[in-house]
Amino acid sequence: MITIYGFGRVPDLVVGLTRDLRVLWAAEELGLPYQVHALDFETDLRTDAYKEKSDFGQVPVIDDGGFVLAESGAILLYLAEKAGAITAADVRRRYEITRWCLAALSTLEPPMTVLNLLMISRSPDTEMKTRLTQWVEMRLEAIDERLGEHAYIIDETFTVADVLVVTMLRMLGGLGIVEKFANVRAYLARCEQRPAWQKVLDAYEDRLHAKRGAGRRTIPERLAH
Ligand SMILES: N[C@@H](CCC(=O)N[C@@H](CS)C(=O)NCC(=O)O)C(=O)O
Repeated sequence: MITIYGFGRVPDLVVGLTRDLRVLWAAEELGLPYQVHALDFETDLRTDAYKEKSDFGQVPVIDDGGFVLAESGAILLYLAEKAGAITAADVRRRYEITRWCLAALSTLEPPMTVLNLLMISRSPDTEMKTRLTQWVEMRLEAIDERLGEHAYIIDETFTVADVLVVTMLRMLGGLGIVEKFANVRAYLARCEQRPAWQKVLDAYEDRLHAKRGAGRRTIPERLAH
């Protein structure tokens, strides 16, 4: 049984946007049994015991029979390989998936995360928001083209790379950025409708004692409260 260290409490603004959801969703899609060790964002990440598991004191972390692994990208690749969805024998596929995980984490995530932070913190820095929006849109244009040809980011099969791309797109929901790209919009809806995602998000909302739907709010809906 894999233990997933995820959140049991986070600030209301980020409910449904935390990175433990990546691991929970991947484990669910891959059919791997897991249990959740729920942590409080405010108090549990800075303890010595938790620092033993995560050098940076961050979520997510997994413990698979004593093998402790941090970093959502590494965890997703590990889980996919463990479940047999990535095989060493199929080297090209293995690196296609790795490539899109790295692209999501290194090319998409930085501008998207900073833009999300500027938005949810109601930053007055409009110049930075405009520049980041342009940067993100350049990337989304390229992804939109791909998604015009394929149902998922690599081909017609959902992979852990989609888990990363989708959880990043969700950070910008309702800002009118993702919404500009018809194929990306349809892809996001298609992935969010997957039963594994719905199951994980429901359980997450329950664990965090959040209202049903709290994790599904757009950024403007979060800010309206
Ligand atoms: N690169 C890490 C980032 C993890 C991360 O930023 N986690 C956030 C929660 S979504 C966290 O633990 N924040 C608390 C902190 O950074 O101190 C990953 O992808 O796993």
